[in-house]
Amino acid sequence: GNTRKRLIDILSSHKDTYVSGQELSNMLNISRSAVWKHMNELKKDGYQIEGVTKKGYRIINSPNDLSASALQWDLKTDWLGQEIVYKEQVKSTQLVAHELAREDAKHGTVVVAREQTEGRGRMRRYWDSKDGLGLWFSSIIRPMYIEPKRASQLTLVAAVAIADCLSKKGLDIKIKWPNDIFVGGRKLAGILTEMQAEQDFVQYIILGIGMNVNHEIEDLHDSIKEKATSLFLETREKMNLNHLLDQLLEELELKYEMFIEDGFHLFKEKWESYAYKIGEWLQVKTNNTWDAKVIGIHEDGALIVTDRQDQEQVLYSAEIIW
Ligand code: BTX
Repeated sequence: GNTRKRLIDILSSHKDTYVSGQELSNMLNISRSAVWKHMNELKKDGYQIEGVTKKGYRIINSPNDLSASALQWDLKTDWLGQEIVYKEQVKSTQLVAHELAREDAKHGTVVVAREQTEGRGRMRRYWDSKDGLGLWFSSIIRPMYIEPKRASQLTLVAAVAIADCLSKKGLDIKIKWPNDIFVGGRKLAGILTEMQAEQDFVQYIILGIGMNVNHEIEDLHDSIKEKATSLFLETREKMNLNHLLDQLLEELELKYEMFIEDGFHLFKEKWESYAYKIGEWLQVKTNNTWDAKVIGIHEDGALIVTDRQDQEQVLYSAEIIW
């Protein structure tokens, strides 16, 4: 609950010093034995805590395993993920997030699960979400005022945030239209945006992101072994899921605020700079099959291409042979 959250805040801001049980008891307004109980709970979560007589407590290491308390440890956001709902196993974090949003969950609430048994992609496609290997999370976004039309831009904004975050790790990230995150020609992450809206008013948006992190090849579902990848497969390094999610949430919050304040134009260019196969000729299937060169993205998320006659075409849902 709230006390635990404050305890973690206090300890994480005193990383290099000891905080005594008495000080903690005063700051949190709980008994010393209650402090001690909380400390034991943190140990169960995987925190390494050093307790020194007459000095107090100090946390040496935050856990590798995904947990709400470990996610909070280093999270430097103002609102995104400040409420974390952590689950071991769910059908889909989207479903949980929708439920919470209907029950008035706060803007920025994030639902994270170790495992999804019915993870989903767009158009009810399947999303492989193995236990403890990736990040499967849904953020509840309540825009103060944005039209449903602009809400769909949020998916593109999120793709740019993810791309920026991972590029900082030296990965060569591409965004494959509309919103697949690609590395080395394989899918690393996907985004699913769902919204609850009236005619001209968005009640809430559920921004779902799935990212393969510590998967070895054999951990990927057979149906995607040939076309998917994970951060481990790309970098040969196992990552701490808590740290990675913190970094993603920080980037997403920053980009969301830029989008709300300055609009979409900055993101259009950024998106295009990451666009998979931009400037290349591909084939598109509509009634017939024709050649198209990827030029960029339209404000509303459509893909802009030119055909062999040099005519610009705007694609909304055409089948592209990548
Ligand atoms: P999408 O429809 O673009 O992608 C789904 C397709 O991607 C599948 O048909 C399959 O071919 C392939 N695929 C399935 N699982 C994986 C995987 N783990 N890695 C790479 N490729 C895969 C993309 O949909 C949106 C995915 C959003 C997932 C998040 S996880 C948290 C939240 N909860 C939930 O149920 N969905 C979202």
